[in-house]
Amino acid sequence: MSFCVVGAGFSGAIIARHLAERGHKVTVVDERPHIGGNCHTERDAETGVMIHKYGPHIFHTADQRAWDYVQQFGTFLPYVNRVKAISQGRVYTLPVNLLTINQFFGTTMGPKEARAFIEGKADKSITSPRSFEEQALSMIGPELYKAFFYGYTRKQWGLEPTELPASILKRLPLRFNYDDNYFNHPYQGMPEEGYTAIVQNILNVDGIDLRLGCSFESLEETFQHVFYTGPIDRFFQFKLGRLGYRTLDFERFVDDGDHQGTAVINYCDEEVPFTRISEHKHFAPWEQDKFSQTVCFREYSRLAGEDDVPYYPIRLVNEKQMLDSYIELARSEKGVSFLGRLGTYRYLDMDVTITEALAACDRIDSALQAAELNLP
Ligand code: UPG
Repeated sequence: MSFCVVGAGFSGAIIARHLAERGHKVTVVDERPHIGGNCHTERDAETGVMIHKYGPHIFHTADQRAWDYVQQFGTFLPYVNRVKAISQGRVYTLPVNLLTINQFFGTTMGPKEARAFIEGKADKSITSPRSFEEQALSMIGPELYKAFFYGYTRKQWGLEPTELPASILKRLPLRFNYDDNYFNHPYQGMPEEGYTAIVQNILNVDGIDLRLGCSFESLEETFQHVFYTGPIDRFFQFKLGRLGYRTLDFERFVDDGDHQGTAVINYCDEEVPFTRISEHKHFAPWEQDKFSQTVCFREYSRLAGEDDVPYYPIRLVNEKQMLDSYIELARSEKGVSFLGRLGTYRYLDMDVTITEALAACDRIDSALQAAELNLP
């Protein structure tokens, strides 16, 4: 059978490999000149440092299957994401942990004392927080919220935290110990040769015809089934309107040696126009001493225009309604499956993308066995 996979990020590559391994011909198209989607990594021409072209990606997961899967295609070396944050001229550690609390309030509390202290600050009248702000006030109280989240979130989303869903903040842990690992997941690491090499190895199987710099719209042939990982609204020529995204601008600069001493520093004050600076050699600690120079990126967030790279789905009420209508259209579209971050308009971490793509492969097997292409 002939299949088309639109998009050569993790979702597309996993589906394409799965089909090709079962003897099918698969055309993979991506309009960018590279594979890997927004996880794409490449060597910086000036410094030699491996850079994450579309911003930092740290692999972390609790899903054994996703972890086992990616490791078949390259070596992942140990990496723990430890984020620093600057607020009002001082440096702290994130996510909010015992060191953050003690440094911020000038105290030396232990875990139990700190928990009681923060509970005393939290707004108990908010029993089921709906907005980002309600979530923050009920979790950490007003001081930490203002210092670390209010300004940063306004810069990141261009909206008042009262207008944003609580789920955005629920991504982050709050700890009453000195654990400053940004993630709670048991598996965490960085690919030794970068993400693009992993995706390359996934795609490296007979039966895949990879076409880069090629848009789906420009294809003339027809396929028995299309797996579409591009933006869902684009598939339908935006006929119900455009779904909102935030995009990122990166301001690159080079320095000698070590610029900031760590991979990511968040700038939480609203007066600072960027959200964070990432210094990419620190994402690969095993090779960071090889480079005499260092390359950093200041990250600015803004509303995505028509030609911008879409990053964060906004998913406010009007976008959710539009999305529901697009999902209705997608369900009635025969011969096409919509997958991944853009195909489903959800902010997915890499591991969730992989978990979902592997689950889609299981459904593909069942559908192929039933010899009916009513694919998910
Ligand atoms: N937030 C703040 N201040 C901070 C950090 C986060 O207000 O200093 C808010 C902000 O609204 C953000 C939300 O909390 O959107 C969730 O935080 P986080 O999950 O860290 O934000 P993302 O920007 O979505 O995450 C980026 C990467 C993600 C990576 C994470 C840590 O997209 O893949 O794991 O940064 O490096």
